[in-house]
This record gives sequence, structure tokens and C-alpha cells, in this order.
Amino acid sequence: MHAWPAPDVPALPGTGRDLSLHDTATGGPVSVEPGPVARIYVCGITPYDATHIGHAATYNAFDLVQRVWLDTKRQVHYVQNVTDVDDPLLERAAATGDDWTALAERETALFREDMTALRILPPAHYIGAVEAIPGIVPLVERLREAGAAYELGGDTYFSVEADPDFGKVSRLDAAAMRLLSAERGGDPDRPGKKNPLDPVLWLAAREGEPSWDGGSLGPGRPGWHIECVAIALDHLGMGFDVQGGGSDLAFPHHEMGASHAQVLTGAYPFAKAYVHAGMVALDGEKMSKSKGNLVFVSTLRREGVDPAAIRLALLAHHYRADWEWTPSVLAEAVERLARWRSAVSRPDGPPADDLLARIRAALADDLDAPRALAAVDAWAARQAAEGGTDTGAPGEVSRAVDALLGVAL
Ligand code: 5CA
Ligand code: ZN
Repeated sequence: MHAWPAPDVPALPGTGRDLSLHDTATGGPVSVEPGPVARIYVCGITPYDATHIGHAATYNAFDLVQRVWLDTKRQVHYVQNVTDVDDPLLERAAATGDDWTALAERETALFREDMTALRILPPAHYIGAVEAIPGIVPLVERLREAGAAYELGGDTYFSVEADPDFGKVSRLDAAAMRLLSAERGGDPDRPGKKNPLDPVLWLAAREGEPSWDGGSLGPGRPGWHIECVAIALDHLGMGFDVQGGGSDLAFPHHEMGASHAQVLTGAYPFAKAYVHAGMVALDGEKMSKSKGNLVFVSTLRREGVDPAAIRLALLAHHYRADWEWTPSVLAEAVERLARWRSAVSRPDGPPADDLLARIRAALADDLDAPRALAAVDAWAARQAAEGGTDTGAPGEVSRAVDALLGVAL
């Protein structure tokens, strides 16, 4: 499917710094050193509801990764999926009487608009689960032939024991895995499974649900993890630089995906770094479509909130932090945006070369956006207090803020 239009990324003087990111699999910072073409896969939405602030925060984090790479003069090969068929989408469509394809199309279209408004760079390949099915079926067949998958009541399951490296992404103990599996789409209590954690690869056709030709697997639909594996292997191959998503994807989704791919290819690792964004909460609980405690990007836009202010509200929090959306978070961002715009609208100002270096250093250090904002705040405060004579400075600041933080002043 098509993605969304790319915003301009102004070229900046000099070259940016190499990026260090916190990797869930090692539990510490890793120096991400991609080749001339950096490869990143970020898990996309399940389109049964509009983009909320939590989604936007996660996609904003991985947008910064790309902007840092572009600033090091690398190209970025970015792939994202859309889980346009899965249990929660079908359940929502059934509950509202909507056609599930119309629901998915509508919400994906809204997501594209929200991403465009937020100046998030689009993926080069934006692939739906449904369109990936012809590539998924042979992978599941191969896993079965290799003895890494088995049939249960017509469904096909992956055997986690087939991967000697299973567990290395999330590094959780068996009890924690079991709990999260039940919470996040797994079925650890289904009788007959070899290991309670084994995830479904291919779900046999069920009454009233859509199904596709599954070759030797029979008609059905794909499991969730194999969807992202098929898309990532097809467009990026093994050993790509960053696998990204919110922290709720570390287990089971990214753990299972890594295992599927490692067993399929015999290579290790699936991704060189697993990077996870914190969860945004509302009223004390994680913002989630299933709980319904949501603030939608599109609602804020409709209310007349400048998308640049939404983006500044996201940037004010470190991407790995769990944080809470409140009216004052937005009010502070609106106020900051006005301050910055006023500062760059003057014909001259204090010199800005040091500011560019500070933004670059902050972002290269595990995407420390709050530190980058503080550096811009300091420049804007000097501008307001004493002004300056550097006629190039306001332009340099707005180009740096645009290119590295995605905020057009
Ligand atoms: N389609 C799958 C991934 S393949 C999925 O998780 N879709 S989603 O719509 O539920 O979430 C999309 C992305 O937003 C995921 O990376 C998820 O981790 C992230 N996300 C969901 N809720 C929040 C939240 N409250 N705060 C931050 N990120 C969130
Ligand atoms: Zn995914």
C-alpha cells in the first residue's frame, strides 16, 4: 500500500554524530553503526481506531532515529507494516457492524494524515498483512518442514524450542513470558501445545472470518509475528540495524519474530538492535485502544492544535520514559512553540553553531530529545534577553530544528 508524503529535510552544515541507542536485547547502549544504507523496521498500527498520542510518540521516536542517520549522510531504508487483519480488528468490526476492510482502510488513511501533519518521515515500503500473505504462507510451510512448527486443531503453531536463542530479545523468565503471552494476543492455556508460549503462525479459517489460500496449510489467515518477519525479510533481510516499536512489543512480538526469522534462515540475529519506546498513559493507565482512554492526534488537530505543538509535546519526553499526557503537557508545548517561532522570526540573533552541535550530541546519545529542546530553549532565551547580530543564526536554528526534530518553525 502507499505510505504518506515525505516532508523536506534541510541539509545541515557538517556531519552529524553516530547514534547510540538502548538495546533491549543487551539491556544497555549499543553503538548503531549502519553501512551507507541504514535498515530499520518499525511495527505499524493495527488500524481499528485512530492514531492516539501513544502511537504518535512511538513513531516520533523512530523518526528521530532516521533524522540522525540522514544527518550522518546515510540513506535510510525504512519498512513498516499495517496489521490490516488480526483478532482486534475483526472483533471491533463485528462489534460495530462495520465491514473490516472499510474500517482498516479508513483508519489507515487517518493514520497517514496524522503522520503527515506531524512531519514523520514515511517508510519506503508500507506493507499490509493482507498483501503479505502470499509471502507468509511459504515461510510457515518451511518452518513446518524444518520441524519447527506443528499442527493443532487445524491451526499451525511455532515451536519456541526450535530456536536456541529464544528469550534473548526480552530476557524475561518463563513466568513473566507466560503472563505477557496471555495479555498480548497469545493463548498459553490452550491444551495440546508443546510449550504454552508457542505462538500461532497460521490460523485455520473460522466461521464468519475472512480467510485466504494457505497452500498445504489450508485456508486461513496469518499469525501476528510471522507477518512482520515476512515483510522484514522480504524488504530488509537478516541482520538489519534496528527493530522498533513500543515497549509492549518486546515480548511476545519481537521475541517471537526474532525466533521465527532465526530458525528460518539459520542466521543470527534478526535485528542488530531492538529499540523500544515507553508507554504514554492517560488518567494513570496506558493509553490503549482496548481500554478506550485515548487522546487522538486527529481530534487535537480538529480542535485547532498546531501539529508542531503536538510534536513538541512528544519531544519533551525521553522516548524510553513512560509518561502521562495531560493538558499542561500540551499547554507547555504550545507556549514553547510560540517562543521558538518568535525567536527565529527576528532578522538576527546570537550565534547558533554551538546549538547545532548540542542538538546533535543530545540526539546521538540515545535520542535525548528533552536535552535538545533545552538547548534550543537556551538559544531562544538569549535571543529574547539580549538579541544578537548574527544574521544567519535564526535561519540556522530553524533549519536545525526542522531537520533534526521535525518541527517547522
Ligand atoms: N500492529 C501491531 C504491531 S505489528 C501493533 O502493535 N499495533 S498497535 O496499533 O497496537 O500499536 C502500534 C505501535 O504503537 C506499536 O509500536 C505499539 O507499541 C505503540 N503503542 C501502542 N500504545 C502505545 C502507548 N500507549 N504509548 C506508546 N506507544 C504505544
Ligand atoms: Zn510488528
